[in-house]
Amino acid sequence: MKAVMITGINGQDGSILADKYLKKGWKVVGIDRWSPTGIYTNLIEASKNSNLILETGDISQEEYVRRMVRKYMPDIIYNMAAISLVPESFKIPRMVLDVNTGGVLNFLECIREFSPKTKFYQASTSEQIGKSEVGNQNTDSKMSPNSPYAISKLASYFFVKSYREAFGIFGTNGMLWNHEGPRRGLNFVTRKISRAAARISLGLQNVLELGFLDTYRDWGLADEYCDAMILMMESDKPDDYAVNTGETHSIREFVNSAFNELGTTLTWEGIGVNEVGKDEHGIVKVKINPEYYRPVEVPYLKGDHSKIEKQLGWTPQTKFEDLVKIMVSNDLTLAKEEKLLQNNKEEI
Ligand code: F7E
Repeated sequence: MKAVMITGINGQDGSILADKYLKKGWKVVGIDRWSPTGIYTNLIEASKNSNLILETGDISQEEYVRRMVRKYMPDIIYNMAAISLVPESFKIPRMVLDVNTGGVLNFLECIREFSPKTKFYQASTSEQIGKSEVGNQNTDSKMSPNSPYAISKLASYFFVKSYREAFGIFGTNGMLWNHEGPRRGLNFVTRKISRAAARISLGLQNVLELGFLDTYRDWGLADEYCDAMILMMESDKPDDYAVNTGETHSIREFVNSAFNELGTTLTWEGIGVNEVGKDEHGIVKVKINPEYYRPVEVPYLKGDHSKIEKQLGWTPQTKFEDLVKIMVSNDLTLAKEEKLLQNNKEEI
């Protein structure tokens, strides 16, 4: 039986990959951090499959990684584990470097030393680009990482390239632009917006507080981006690929679309920290909280996926408006369940 190891398996992408490989009939070895609740929210379905093995550990620990690779000698390793919330990375830069870069090095060393047939996928990111005002960004674009997160990811990107060239290992960087969906963590901006819009529409929350609204992101659907990853690893040759939609939208557009989905048209008033988004009755539904401003921003992301399209036949299918619809509809279902629970509690 073929085996795939997925680090960060309970995350959005890790869990989607797990579902896809279990469906293919592979053994899936998942690594994730220790969870005090023991509940892996994104793996509830996958956990019913006996081909899923869960291991708890920290990929920044060299001995732990060696033990895992020796134990399973996987055909493919997808390294999805990372400290991935950009603003957090400014608070714990050393830990970010240990996990996001040290962890990658630990796996590459194992592959070089004793598991040379194992293919390695590194979750690389558009954040590596940093400040940019031009679109059509891809793996050849100028990289100016401006957060500890982006710096750690760019270092890993070059480690993978270097081990590929120096030692001939199968190491591929999937440089992905923002990709979202119902399993996205609650602190990332799209999910924070879709969830708040849904909860506000049911009276479970009054206001959505956000940071800077005028950065631009190239947002796609995570499920499709996981298909792109699998294509990269099924290919005969390792390489580096840019995965994106080629479209860009501001955070403000995402907010407007999410509220529109639920029948509310927002009107914006004021500037800077005093800006608010009001509904048709003049009630404030969105406001700015400077706590969510970042020390530096990545202002504009708009990618070019022509290489992966040409070489592996991958193209994005889901457009921005459909992505918003998918996320709002999922969060509306969850908010309705929450409301029902709340009503039941009140009745008791
Ligand atoms: O922020 C702005 C924020 O945290 C997007 C990660 O998966 O994609 C993600 O990185 C934008 C930024 O994603 C809030 O300032 C405004 O300009 O959803 P995000 P990100 O930083 O682009 C890349 C590809 C990765 O690799 C990363 O791991 O939205 N923004 N107000 C806000 N952002 C957040 N999180 N929360 C706010 O309240």
